[in-house]
Amino acid sequence: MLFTLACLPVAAAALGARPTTASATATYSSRGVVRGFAPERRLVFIAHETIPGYMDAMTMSFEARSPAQLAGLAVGDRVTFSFVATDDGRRLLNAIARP
Ligand SMILES: [Cu+2]
Repeated sequence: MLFTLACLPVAAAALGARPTTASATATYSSRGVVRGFAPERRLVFIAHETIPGYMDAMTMSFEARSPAQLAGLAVGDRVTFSFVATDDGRRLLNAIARP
């Protein structure tokens, strides 16, 4: 499998810097290149740039809110995107577009 399954935060210090809200989710924005899709387009794999306070550059999956959110995207597309990282390890796309 080409894609890395584990995405660890850059450093414990970054975790400590997160606001300690009840939900403890955080929103990030980044840029990258589309590398693939999971069946039925529930996931998109993106080779993303370094995301400050979250992780180094790598290829990983992001979860679409619906398949329509990924409509019109193809492997190789450069994209900008934002997402919510949840406590239980999900990365939910808020927005994704070709700039
Ligand atoms: Cu990653």
